[in-house]
Parts: sequence; C-alpha cells; structure tokens
Amino acid sequence: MTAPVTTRSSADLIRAEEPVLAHNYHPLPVVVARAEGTWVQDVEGRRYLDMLAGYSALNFGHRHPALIEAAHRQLDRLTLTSRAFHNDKLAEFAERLAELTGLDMVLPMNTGAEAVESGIKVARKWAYEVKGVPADQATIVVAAENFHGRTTTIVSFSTDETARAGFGPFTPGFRIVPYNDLAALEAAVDETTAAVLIEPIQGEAGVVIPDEGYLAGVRELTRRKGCLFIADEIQSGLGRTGRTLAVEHESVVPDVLLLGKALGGGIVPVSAVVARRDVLGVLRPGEHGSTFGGNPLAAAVGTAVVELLETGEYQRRAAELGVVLRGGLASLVGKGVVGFRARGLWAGVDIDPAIGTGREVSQQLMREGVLVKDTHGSTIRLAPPLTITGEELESALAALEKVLGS
Ligand code: IF1
Repeated sequence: MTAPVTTRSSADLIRAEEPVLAHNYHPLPVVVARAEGTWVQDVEGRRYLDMLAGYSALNFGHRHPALIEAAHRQLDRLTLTSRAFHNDKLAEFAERLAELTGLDMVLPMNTGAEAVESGIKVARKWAYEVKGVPADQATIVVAAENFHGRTTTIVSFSTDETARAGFGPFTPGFRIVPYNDLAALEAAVDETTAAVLIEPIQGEAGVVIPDEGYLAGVRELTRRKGCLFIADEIQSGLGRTGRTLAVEHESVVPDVLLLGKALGGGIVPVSAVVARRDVLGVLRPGEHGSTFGGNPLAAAVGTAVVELLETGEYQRRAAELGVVLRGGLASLVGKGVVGFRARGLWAGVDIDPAIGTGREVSQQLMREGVLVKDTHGSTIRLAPPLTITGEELESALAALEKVLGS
C-alpha cells in the first residue's frame, strides 16, 4: 500500500465529523483510508489486521482482485436498469446462486434487513395462499437474542431493549421462544404459523452455536407441522463457518435462505432470499420489489462471489484455520479468557471482566494493530477475512494474549 491519502489525523477527522453525523454508532477511534486483503491502513499510515471483516461482509478480504475486476468491468458497461427492464447479468447470478445453495429460486434485494423483510412477506403470503391460514392471522416464530436487522418490523421481534426502545408501535404476528430449545418451539408453533425464522448461529448474541441436533430438529419440526424453516445466514453463510452455509453442518436444507453481507463482496450491498419454487413462487408482478435489487453491478459482483465459493477454497480455509483459531483461544482460557464459542473463522470470546470490558480490550488490540468489535459488555467477536494466512491469524492471537496479560 502507498502513502496515506490525507494529511489530517484520525483525531481531527473524528472531531470534524461529530456534529453532522447521526450518533447511532460508537466506533473505535481509528479512521481507515485504504485497505487490501486482510489489512487496513488509517489516515496516518498505520496498518491494522482486520479481524472483523465488516461483520462478514468482507469474507474474501478487502478488494479481492477477482471481485474488483468484475465490478470494474461492469462499471464500464451498465450499472442500473431498474427491474422495469431486463438486464443481461441478473439471470446468471440467480442461476448460479440457486445452484450453489441447492435451492430453486432467487429474489434479489440489497441489504440484509431487506432480505429478512422479504422473507417474512413471502412466508406470510405462502401461509395464506398455500397453507390456508385465515387472513391476517399468520404468525412467525423467532428466537430470543436474535439479530435480524434494524427495520421497524424486525426490531418488533428483537429482545434487545436498546434496539427496540422508543421505536414502537411494533408489528404484530411474532412469537419469541428461547434459542436452542426444541420443546419451546414445539409449543409455540401452531396452525397459524407461517415460519420459524432463526440464525443457525446467533451472531450478535455472541456467536452462540446451538447444540448438535437443534437445526436438524427445527427442520424435522417445521416439516412435520407444515410451516417454513427460514434460515438467516446473512452473517453465518458464504464460507464463514467452514461450509458454504452453516446449516450444512447438520445436513439441513431450509425452505427459505436469507443471504447478504459477503454476497456483495464488500463492494456493493447485495442480499437475496433463496427458496424452493413453491414458496418464492407465491410472488407475482407488483407484489414486491426494489429499485436497486438485482441491479447489473450487484449481479456481476454477486456472480463473482458465487464463483469464488464454487471453488470451495474459502470454505476449506475457514475450516482449516478454524482449528488454529480454536486452538489459540483454548490456550487463553484461564489467562484472561473465561470461555469462547467458535466455528470456522468465527468466534465469540468472553473476556474476564476483571481485565476490562470488551470495548477496552478492543481498544488495546487496536493499539496492537488488530481490529475487532465487542458485543454484550465483555465479549469480543473475531471474524477475519477467510483469506487470512496462518501467520496473520497467529499474530492476532499473540496480540490478544499480550493484551490480556498486560
Ligand atoms: C449493525 C450485529 C453483526 C445479521 C443477520 C440480518 C442482518 C444482520 C444475522 C441485517 C446484520 C449487523 C448489522 C450491523 C452489525 C451487525 C452485526 F452485531 F448486529 F449482529 F454482523 F454481528 N441478519 N448484522 O447479522 O443486515 O441490514 O445490516 O445488511 O451495526 O447493525 P443489514
């Protein structure tokens, strides 16, 4: 990487942007100006290992050459048509994504929250038209501690008061059950239930991995009760856990799959609802849509992302380096780490509160040249690009050991 692009310091830039920018985030005090692969560089030229990877939006690293090339090529030809006309990129994207996921049909959207909203709409319509639920009676069962996005409907079924408080009135039609509890799910699902919507691994909750058998149990239960299984793989999907999808760890195929984040290669927002044809087929022209969903730039980048995943290389790297990550974290238990959960290149690490908050540890790691994000007080989340090398991963673990020991 070459010289920094600005002479202003991080401190100047942070102060300057405060009064005009909505204060809905509390970022670490680093101002990133450029990035490549696993590394980002701040305005003063300091380099940091990116161990958050845009919450898994950067699974292939910053500016992956194949993705940047696909974007450049498309920028030079066509960027937007709206869905009022066909474009020559969308069909291939849909076909290859359906093929990759083993499902039939794709509804392209932009952000994760839009994919979740779209999944909810499709499930309700399916409940009325196919299942025969009386009008406006459909329910969707979700898990406590979920994170599915920030829209008014989605925060309606959040159990996080910070995400909800002050944003009512809330959308009805949701039932909340404890995560990882099949008996509670069994009791909550009834003849009005359109779908069960869960994250196969709960990200924001702290990378909470359900017991072996839970996902297969959800699959069996939803099939038996005649409702849909919607898997939100917006964060867990596309290589992160060592498989293309986290549900594959239990050989489960959901009825509806929600994808986002890495689907846009860290370049453009690309999300999708991917489902069986008898489910997504309930949508007819005019009933749902998006100005930007399925735009040719998004489709070109999304197709290039699918191409990377078709090689299996990133899934393999996540699985192999996941062993290194787990081993490194295991050796820190009792030395500042009280516990951790990890699958593939994804971990939630509970820090001994005596050492400091997750925020404080994140700040110290930043000073060591490693970027991470805290969640729920004393947990830090690790989700590096799947392109990270073994040496880089070891150096991040060494930085964590140093910070916890000092
Ligand atoms: C923020 C968390 C990560 C998601 C799942 C849907 C969405 C998300 C499973 C919505 C989004 C985000 C959004 C971001 C922080 C982040 C996050 F901490 F909140 F949980 F990644 F860890 N389903 N996750 O994780 O996708 O509309 O944002 O594209 O600051 O809110 P979106």
